[in-house]
Order: sequence, then structure tokens, then C-alpha cells
Amino acid sequence: MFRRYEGNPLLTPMHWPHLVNAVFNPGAIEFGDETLLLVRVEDMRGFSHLTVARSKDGKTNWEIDPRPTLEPDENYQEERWGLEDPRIVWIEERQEYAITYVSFSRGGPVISLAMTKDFQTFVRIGSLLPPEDKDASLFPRRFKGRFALIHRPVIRGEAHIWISFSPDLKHWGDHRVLIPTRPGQWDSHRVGLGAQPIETPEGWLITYHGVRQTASGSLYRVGLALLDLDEPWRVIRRSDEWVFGPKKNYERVGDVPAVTFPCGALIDRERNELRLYYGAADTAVCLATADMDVLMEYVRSCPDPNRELV
Ligand code: BMA
Repeated sequence: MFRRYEGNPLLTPMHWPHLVNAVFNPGAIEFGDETLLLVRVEDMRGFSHLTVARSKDGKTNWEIDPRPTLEPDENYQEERWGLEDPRIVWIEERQEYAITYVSFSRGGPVISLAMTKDFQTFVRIGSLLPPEDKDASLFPRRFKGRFALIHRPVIRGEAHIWISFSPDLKHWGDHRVLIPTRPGQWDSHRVGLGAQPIETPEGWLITYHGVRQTASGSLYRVGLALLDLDEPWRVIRRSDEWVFGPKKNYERVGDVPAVTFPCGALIDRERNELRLYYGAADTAVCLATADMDVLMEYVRSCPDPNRELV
């Protein structure tokens, strides 16, 4: 279903205007007439920051901000060890972009939220929920008056995808498990949201990473789910199989081998394609595309996870 872009990897540390260790796990969004990636950049101390890269076609001629775009702010203790794995959503009622990223510090990973209109200046809302929490995205609008957040806390050592709700983006509650790990399966060890939720007429298209532990380390692959459009706490479909995983050398060789980790996607309307941007082996930024009709037909054929329980 997914085809790798022939020019992969799109971005590597060699493209950067200064010395960095790795560039990976980018958030992605349409910004004006360009594709904007917010790339996680790991510096030579091992701390990450976020940097914007833009391109007209989302594939070639990337323009990379000469300096880090969003760096740890010393007024925010939770950011001391860096910023990681952003997801970007356009919030309709506020007419600005919301960036949910992982802030790292001695306190453990937490989800932080920052707002921007231009990807040059950012207003921090702060951290949203207690650690350990990762892999978060908002939705573009409210549901029955409340914002919704998909995220991945670790509780009793279990790493399921949850959804939580808020009237004001600051106070969160009504927490529910959305997509749990599945014992024995490819996503048995951990799951976490991939790209931000993508709106389709049939529901919110969710990509998520599933982790299996093996004798030689973790395997990070990608699965699909579909959430109800009006009640996104309802999972309508979930793929039994993974639909994308590490195969190519650039996905198998790097700082963390055998990792494909999407954080951003967008629909290329002209080509009717989903463009999925992902980090490969915690080292480079890559792209895979899928025909939307083929993808939706596949998702429709996936099991209804609620029916399985009956
Ligand atoms: C996860 C996150 C990702 C990373 C992945 C594989 O826990 O930290 O940033 O890509 O592990 O190392």
C-alpha cells in the first residue's frame, strides 16, 4: 500500500547548516503553498530541538531554517533535556497551529503544547499531563464543546494509546484507553500515535506505531485505525496487520535500528495521496505515499475492534 519515495532519505544530518547527530521524527503540515516539516534535531550533546524545513512539492529543494526554530526554554524545567517528536494541527477556532511535543527532563517525558501562527514565534501553554507521556496530538476542533488529545502515558508498565478531554487546552480529564497493545501481536509491547489525525469523510484516519521486542531490540512498525468523526473516542476500525515497517537499509541502520516512526502526514489533493513523513532508524527523515482510495478501502476492510470483544 505504501510506496517509499525514491529520493529517500529526504533529509539527513549532512543537509544541516551546522553539525548535528540526527534529524528524524518530523511533524508535517501544509503551510501556505508549501509543505512544512518540524524536524526533531539531535545535537552533539544528545539533546533535541525542533527545526523547520520547507519545500514546495514536499519532496525536493528543502529550505532549512539556519538556526534551531524551537529550542528548550530555560523557564520551562521540563524541557531541560530537549524537545522531541512534534505533531502539528491547525486549530480552526483559534486560527493558529498547535504543536504537541515531548519535553524531556529528569522528571521524565511529558507532553507540552505551544501555539504559533507563523512557525517563527511560539506561545507556550506548558505541559499538559503528568509523566510518563509521549506521542500526542490535538484535533482541529472541539467535540461536544471539548478539545480532545490523543497521547500515550505509561501506566503500570503498560503503554496504550489514550484520549483525554479539555474545555480550555490546559485542564484535562475524562481519560480513556483508545488503542491498547495486543498481546502476542506485532504491536504487543507498546503503541503510540503516529501522525496527527487526518480527517476523511469516513472518520479520523490514525497512523500509529506498534513495538515488538525481539532478541536484538525493538521493531517499530506502523498500523492504521479509523475513529468516528463526531465521537473520536470510538474506534471504528483497526488494522490487524502492520502496513509499513523497516525494510530498507536507511530504516535498518542508524542510531536505533529497525525504526519507522511517523509524526506527520498530509493529503496531496492533486494526486489523491497520503504523504506520510517518518523518522528512519532515529537518523534521517523519509517519505512514503499511499493512494487514498486504496488506503480507505483497506481500512474499511479492517476489523471493528468493538465487535471482536462481543
Ligand atoms: C520512542 C521515541 C522516539 C524514537 C523511538 C525509537 O520511545 O523516543 O523518539 O524514535 O523510541 O528509538
